[in-house]
Amino acid sequence: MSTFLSKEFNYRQPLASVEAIKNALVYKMIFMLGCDPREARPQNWMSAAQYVVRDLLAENWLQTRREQFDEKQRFVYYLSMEYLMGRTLSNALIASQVYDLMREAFAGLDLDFDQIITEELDPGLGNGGLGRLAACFLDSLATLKIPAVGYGIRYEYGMFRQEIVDGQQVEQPDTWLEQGTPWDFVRPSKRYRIRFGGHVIEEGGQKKWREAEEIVALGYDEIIPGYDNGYANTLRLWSTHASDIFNLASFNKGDYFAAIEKQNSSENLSRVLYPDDSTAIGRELRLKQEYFLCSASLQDILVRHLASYKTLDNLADKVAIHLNDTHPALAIPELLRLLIDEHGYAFKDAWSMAQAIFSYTNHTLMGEALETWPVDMLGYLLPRHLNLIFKMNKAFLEEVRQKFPDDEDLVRRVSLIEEHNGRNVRMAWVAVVGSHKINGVAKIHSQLMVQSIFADFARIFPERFTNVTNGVTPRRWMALANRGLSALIDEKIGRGWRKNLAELNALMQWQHDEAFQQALAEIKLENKRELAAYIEQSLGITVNPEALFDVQIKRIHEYKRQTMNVLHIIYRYQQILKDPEADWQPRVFLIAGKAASAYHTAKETIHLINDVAEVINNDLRIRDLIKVVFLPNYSVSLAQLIIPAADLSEQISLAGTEASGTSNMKFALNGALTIGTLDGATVEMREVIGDEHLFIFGHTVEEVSAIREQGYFPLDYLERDSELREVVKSINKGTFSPKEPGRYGHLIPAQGDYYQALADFRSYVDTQALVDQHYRDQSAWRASMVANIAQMGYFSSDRSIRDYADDIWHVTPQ
Ligand code: 26V
Repeated sequence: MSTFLSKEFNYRQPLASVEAIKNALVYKMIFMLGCDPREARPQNWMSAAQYVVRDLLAENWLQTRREQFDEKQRFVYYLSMEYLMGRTLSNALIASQVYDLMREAFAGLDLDFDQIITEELDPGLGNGGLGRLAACFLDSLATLKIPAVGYGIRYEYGMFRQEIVDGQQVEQPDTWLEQGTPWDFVRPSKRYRIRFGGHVIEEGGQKKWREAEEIVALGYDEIIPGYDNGYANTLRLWSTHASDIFNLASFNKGDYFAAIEKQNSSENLSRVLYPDDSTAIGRELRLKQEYFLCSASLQDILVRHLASYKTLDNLADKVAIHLNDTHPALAIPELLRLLIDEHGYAFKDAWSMAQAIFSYTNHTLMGEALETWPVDMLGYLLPRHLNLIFKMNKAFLEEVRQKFPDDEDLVRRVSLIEEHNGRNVRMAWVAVVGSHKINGVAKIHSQLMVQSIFADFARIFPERFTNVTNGVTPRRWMALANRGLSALIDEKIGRGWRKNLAELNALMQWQHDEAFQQALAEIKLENKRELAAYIEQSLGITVNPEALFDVQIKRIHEYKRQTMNVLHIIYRYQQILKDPEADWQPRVFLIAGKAASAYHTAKETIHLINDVAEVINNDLRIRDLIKVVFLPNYSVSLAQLIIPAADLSEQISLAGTEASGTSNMKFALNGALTIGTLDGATVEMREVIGDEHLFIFGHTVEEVSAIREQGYFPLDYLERDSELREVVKSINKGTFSPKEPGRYGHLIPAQGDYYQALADFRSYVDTQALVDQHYRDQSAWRASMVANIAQMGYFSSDRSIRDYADDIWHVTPQ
């Protein structure tokens, strides 16, 4: 077999040439995959490339870890139930600067690298924005050389794969591990016991937890490379394993079958991601998953710390633990338990250490998504933790009574235990009380947070609340996703923007330069052609790349108002039919996103979008002036294809409901203009981009609440606006569902139109007309594209991470 390899090949030679990479690929093909290169399929080549680039990262990774420990650096531990990492191969290639060489090497083997790369699967270990943010943050932490470990769960089944059957969402399991993944290193020595149930006893004045059930968490490590800096952090994902490895005695007793049976039930824990980011249902399995993450990670953190310092006394000096939403908030009582029960600290000392160590990010103000757990459930699953939560509550409420005497109503409101609908533990309260800093994810969200859900806590602990506006990594969302635009930018201002996105600002000097505008437009058109080809090939729908691409991609949720988008599409359809000869701007409406499997209204919305697409796309009178495409199975990799091809970015949530949004930033960075409400980070984008380069419409937060206070009557808006009436009527009478005319009878206005789509409709469609007008003046539009791209520097996740490092974690980027 070695005849495939050139004579001088040495498997440890640096991969500094195309020839060296070709050899390395063939070497991996033979010796790692056991495949004959002459018979290899694209999938095999992709695997070979994975192993080649993994070798490039592994030594840096080990080296980084050695330095972090030797120099006794302060660590950031990021706890998140979700990570949406996207494909790894291409990112690893650009991080280690061999992307182009690899591409050439494949060309030399007569293979199309762009095709090969799509063979890699995209692990969906998250629901949406929160999980993708965690992935961008890991990228920035490594790029800024901040010692960090991300902790999460290695779900066997990630987010479901979405299929569309007869216009409706069907969920299919995502069996991502079946293909095998070369990226994770199993760590048999990173194994911790996770206990559940039983009861707490007192022995010699000490509390002891006598559990009823025990399982084992086993760690799998992934390399998180920094960009072009020889640095790499770790993502450690926990998987459940049978506990009997610690309990061989039960095997010896001969109860083999019972032991194996137990293994089956314990392995359920990391089986599947909860595919729902809209409601916090108090399910036992979810609680167990959350505790599993917290306990394994906290035990690991203490083991690592003790290995360096032999004491926990300086834990708060050396460790910052960040909670990505409340999902890992049980880490707070878990730390208390470990410090008190296993290391002999007094409650008072452990409690102040915890408050110095933890910080927490809130990602939503939506009441339904705020987690609470029934006291009874916590009591029988985690009796010692419930006990400690009561102690935290007592200490905290004493402090409140001292600061605010005679305000028992305040005490009732801020108590960690909610006393109606039974007794529940409010996890957001636990997270606030146990953290020294709490942040929202965009200015407007952080302001609303301290005026609404945390208003009482902002009075009690004003110094704890802060804002860190979200950001996105320019490595994935520009360098990888938009190679054409990256090359143009490199040519103009050099390559430094990848690490310092603010450098993009220099592009402003070409805002009105015709040649630059032209180059930009050609790149956009090429990206649109690629997306059009994907749509043609996967859905058989032909779209015109010259049309305006109008895009809304995100989870399907009432507050995000996908239905308002549909109302505008139908409105446009009806207007074209009324005046077919007018000078209409052709548009392609692209929508993608998953609906939580139990979220009925969201699923109906998907059905409606597909029904509307079916009717409009097949109406010959429309002459392709409108195409509507619902792209199934939205994911990180699909986002990388869609975003660079967008002309218009739809950010149309009701003001005050979208905490930040992060695709809004990705779109603008890739030269799409935004149509949006004053919500989330769009507000800050407008401040830097300038009002004339994006399209703001709709009611403000203040107007929304005024309307609510006066009593919102959606029917009034229907009565006042005959065109809106016509749109809603067509849906309700079955124009788009002729076989079942009553299908959408109740969808619009849904249950009183809580998210005020009808109230914002007129302003939305009027603003859409301004979009068409602006697009018609291509040189003005292109100048706006430049204004968007050039001014996105602030929205790099590197900036977000610097803010966290300074204000919250107190670590210094190197
Ligand atoms: C919520 C829940 C509720 C309990 C059950 C499981 C579960 C899983 C995930 C979530 C996440 C909801 C919060 C979320 O994803 N927020 C989004 O965070 C983005 C990053 O900060 C932000 O850009 C989006 O505006 C915000 O909706």
